[in-house]
Amino acid sequence: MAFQTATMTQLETSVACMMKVFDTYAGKEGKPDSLTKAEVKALLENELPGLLKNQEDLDKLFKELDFNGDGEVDFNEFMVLVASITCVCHGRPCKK
Ligand SMILES: [Ca+2]
Repeated sequence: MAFQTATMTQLETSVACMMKVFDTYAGKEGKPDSLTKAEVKALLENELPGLLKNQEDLDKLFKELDFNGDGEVDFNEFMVLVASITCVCHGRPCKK
């Protein structure tokens, strides 16, 4: 799906931003289509400051995000994080 930047709606812009943020960080090291732990850390520290308080938080979150247990966070796994945060911010937490 491609967006026409000149006529993008708010939601389209948001979706494009999420893809761009993921790609920017995923491309830093290792595979370009998934986030290593270092990339997750950099992404969260820069894009969601305040979410992580310490290394323990990162370890816990990374473990929770890595559903398929391959040691990396792919786009689907990243979207679960974004969706969860969005739900919490909107006051409608996801049921586990
Ligand atoms: Ca994974």
